[in-house]
Amino acid sequence: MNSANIKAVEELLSVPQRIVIIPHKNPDGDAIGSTLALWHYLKNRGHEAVIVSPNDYPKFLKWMPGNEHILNFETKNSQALAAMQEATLIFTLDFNHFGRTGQLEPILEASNARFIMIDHHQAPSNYAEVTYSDVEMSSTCEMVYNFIEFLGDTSTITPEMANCIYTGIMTDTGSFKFSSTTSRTHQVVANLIDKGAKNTEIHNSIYDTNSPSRLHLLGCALKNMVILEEYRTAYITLSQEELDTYNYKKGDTEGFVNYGLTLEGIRFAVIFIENKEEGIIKISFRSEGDFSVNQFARKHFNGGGHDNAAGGRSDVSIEETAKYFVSLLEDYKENLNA
Ligand SMILES: [Mn+2]
Repeated sequence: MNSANIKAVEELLSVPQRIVIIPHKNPDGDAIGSTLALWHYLKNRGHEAVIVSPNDYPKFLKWMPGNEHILNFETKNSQALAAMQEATLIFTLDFNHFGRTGQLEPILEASNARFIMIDHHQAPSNYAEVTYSDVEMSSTCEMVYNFIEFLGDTSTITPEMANCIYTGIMTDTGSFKFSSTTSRTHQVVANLIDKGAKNTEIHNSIYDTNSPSRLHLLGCALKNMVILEEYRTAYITLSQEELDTYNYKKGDTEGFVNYGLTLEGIRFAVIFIENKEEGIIKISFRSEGDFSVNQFARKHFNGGGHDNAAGGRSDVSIEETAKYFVSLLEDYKENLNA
């Protein structure tokens, strides 16, 4: 944030506000970690604050301190709606256009509240009075740490906040291995451990909570993997029938896409997941190196995200989607083999 932004935030927070904090739809570890950490911080500063999540999220994120106070818009609708309508200040975290909040979009559009955005995705839209946007950042959680530091308040970071911030940095960096992980990221993480983040427990809570059915679903996904060596690409398909066979629960396919990248020489990994209820194929893209999956997803699959991690969707069948995907690769052959 520049000094004008910091001053604007200080002014906004110098009087008691009714604050709502919003993560994106289908929130991940970074979205839940950052909203909870900010929620603790703002409450401790004497503001009224609530978190409204557009929908539910995986169980492995629900141990985080303060989680029980998050209002799921789908199940606590009237309470969440009232909070949003009465809000004087709205923080939007880990996304940068209202469309990422699903059914909250019209409510945000109509709101008279003032907005602060904290986010690390590309191409932010222009709805906030303070836009703290930085695509170089590992995670929104690292930015929340910076936000608190800009306000001179790192001494007020509690163990609860430290655990939440650590979680989002860990999940968004693939446990500190993605190229977005900087020495600064490690410095922040070191400070968080000093402030009470239980790094080993966090790792276990997030990654060592498999159910047998999830591991069987992973087995199915890996069996389905198609490897296209000439394009240095690997892709996985999972049909609704397969998901049903293995008793799929929200979050079960999290991380499956990354297995493609663990193959030697593979740079581009994709997973296509059928969702019969929404009538779409949900797609996740991952890459290593310079190949921008953000651009690829934007151009061909109604999506976007980061250079090395992006999402998209398709409205045709899973077979047709995969076929179309493969047909695109010839044009990127040079790029993928660079
Ligand atoms: Mn993020």
